Amino acid sequence: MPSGLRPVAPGGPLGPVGLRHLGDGRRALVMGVVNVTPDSFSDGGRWFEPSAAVAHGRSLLDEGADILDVGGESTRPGAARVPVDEELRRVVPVIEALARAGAAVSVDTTRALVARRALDAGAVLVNDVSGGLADEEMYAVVAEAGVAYVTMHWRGHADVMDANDVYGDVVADVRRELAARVEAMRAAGVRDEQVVLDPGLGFAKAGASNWPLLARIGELVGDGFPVLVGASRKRFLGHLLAAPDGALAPPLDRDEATHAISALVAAAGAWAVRVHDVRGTVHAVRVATAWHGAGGRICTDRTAGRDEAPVAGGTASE
Ligand code: PMM
Repeated sequence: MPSGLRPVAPGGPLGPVGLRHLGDGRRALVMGVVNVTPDSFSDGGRWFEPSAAVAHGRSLLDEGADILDVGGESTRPGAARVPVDEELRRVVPVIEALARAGAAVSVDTTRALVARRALDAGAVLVNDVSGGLADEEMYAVVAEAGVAYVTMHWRGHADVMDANDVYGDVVADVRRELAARVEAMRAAGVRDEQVVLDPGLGFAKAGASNWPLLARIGELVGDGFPVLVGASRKRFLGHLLAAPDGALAPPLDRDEATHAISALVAAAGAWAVRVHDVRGTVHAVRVATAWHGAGGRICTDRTAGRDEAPVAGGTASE
């Protein structure tokens, strides 16, 4: 990985500490999203009541989710921050109930205090979209707890992130910035085997920047840490599937495209995919496992021998 960082005791394909018992060790894990928010772009408020969120989590487990990711703050582009008390009020009871039901629960938060309380309530993984940049106490909490920690590539909160979609080589830049996070985590006492890396699709990546990160996900996987990919229902898929008049495909119409991405990144060695539609994703990653098991590799240049490369969904402009 950039700047000579290689994991000393990596989670590798088996995954990070504390979660290696999940799955069969051969397929990518499926992390089901439980947003306890009134305003997420993808499922806008459907599971805002705690009882509805818990019931939704249980149904995702029935559909085959390996991990449930519970979040109380929307990261939709432009969203305002939620006060910490409100975030706690939303997530803690839901985490408690789902952990009690036997689920491996992850908390989606950028706040150290929320992470701490979520771990006390039974969460086994901290999913921090800011990679520790939003709260300087986060690494201390994670180091002390010794749990798995998703470090996502991030360049600022939802109100500013679209303005930060400026890259040279987006894959090299993201890998370098994640390597800096790894270095900072090590300095704070977080062990390599706790770390999961995430390229942060949609975060400071409004449109075209997402595709190289997917196409070259193998480079991030090759850095030696387990990789989580969160493409589900994101805006760049709305662009890809836009109507002829340019209207974005609505979030609920982006699941099949999400399944395709899940299959591709699973075949490329991702440790887990974070999705809203668990049922179809479980099928997609099973396809990837079978295909990979039969010797399939993602390396074909489908444009070889053609005069012109096909245009991928007309997304280059955003
Ligand atoms: N995306 C969202 C929220 N949390 N966590 C990780 N690790 N990776 C992501 O890509 C990610 C995330 C935004 O999607 P949502 O509003 O549908 O939950």
